[in-house]
Amino acid sequence: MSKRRLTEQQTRRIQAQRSASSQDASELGQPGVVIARYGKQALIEPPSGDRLLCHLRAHLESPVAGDNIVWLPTEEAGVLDALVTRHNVLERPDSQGRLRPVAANIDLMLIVFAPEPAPQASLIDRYLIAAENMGVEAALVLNKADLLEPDHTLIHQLARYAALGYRTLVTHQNLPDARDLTELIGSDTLVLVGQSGVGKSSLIKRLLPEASIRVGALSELADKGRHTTTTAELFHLPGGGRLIDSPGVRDFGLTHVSQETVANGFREFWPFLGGCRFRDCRHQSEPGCALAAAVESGDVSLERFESFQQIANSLREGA
Ligand SMILES: Nc1nc2c(ncn2[C@@H]2O[C@H](COP(=O)(O)OP(=O)(O)OP(=O)(O)O)[C@@H](O)[C@H]2O)c(=O)[nH]1
Ligand SMILES: [Mg+2]
Ligand SMILES: [Zn+2]
Repeated sequence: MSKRRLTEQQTRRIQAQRSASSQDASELGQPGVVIARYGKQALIEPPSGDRLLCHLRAHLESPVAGDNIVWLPTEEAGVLDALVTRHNVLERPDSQGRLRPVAANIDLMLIVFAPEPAPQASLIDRYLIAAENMGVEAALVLNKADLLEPDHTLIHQLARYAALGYRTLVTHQNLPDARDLTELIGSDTLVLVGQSGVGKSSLIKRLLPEASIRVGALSELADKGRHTTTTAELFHLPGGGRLIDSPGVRDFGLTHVSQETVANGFREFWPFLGGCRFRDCRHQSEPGCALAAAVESGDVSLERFESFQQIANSLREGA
């Protein structure tokens, strides 16, 4: 892989932070970006491109792929000293329900889904809620198009998201080149999210054939506890973009968000929010609900409205 430099902006940000806290920032502190996190260590990449494993200082906020950091060389390797303030962070609950960061400083969230394994109900909408509330653009990738029957429901579903203004792509791994992907990506930092087995790592493999990246057979995924990708990892693209592969999910639970956050995640709801008869309308079956009226008039699709209701109800059950 070619050696990479931090963008000037990133370096400036680190320097700005250092001068702001010049008391505790060591003269030796050096900038870097987190490539991947492994337990109590993080693989980081300084501007020289020579990656190294750093230990984490105790009490440091959990660094993740995409984080800009300051590190100090030690005799063996390095120690991760400080985290540069994030623009944003993608979080999701771990198996104990605690919210954990997955990837930071994201410009674009690629939500990947496929005919096989079939998408879980409202998983795409859950990711869109996360993206809208992070202020991050989202694009939808329908992968494994080679397995799609003509007129498959997923094709219609994708068209409905395109009509809402999201960029979309239908693709598969046997195309002669990855031009469709590079056009979608541009030079942003993006994170690939989606169910386990939909082909996120395979998409990266198409873009970076030499990258060492594990792709899993679907049969291996039958055992529910396992994922092929186990930690988020950052990859550089020749054009300057950065891709963060993330471990697939079985469920992207949203137990830590408010009903308002959920509603804000449905962009076509925005003109109607605040228009209900009751200020605390839950948009379930209250009289004078502006969202229900928008469904009646065809401004909001019944499918998305029901998805909203299902997600909002699951929050209350979890509460
Ligand atoms: N038919 C078909 N199979 C694909 C395609 N892309 C990936 N696969 C297969 O799908 C399986 C899972 O691919 P991965 O790339 O490991 O999936 P992932 O989303 O990274 O999975 P996790 O890391 O567990 O989240 C592998 O067997 C791939 O070969 C495609 O376009 N068409
Ligand atoms: Mg993977
Ligand atoms: Zn309402």
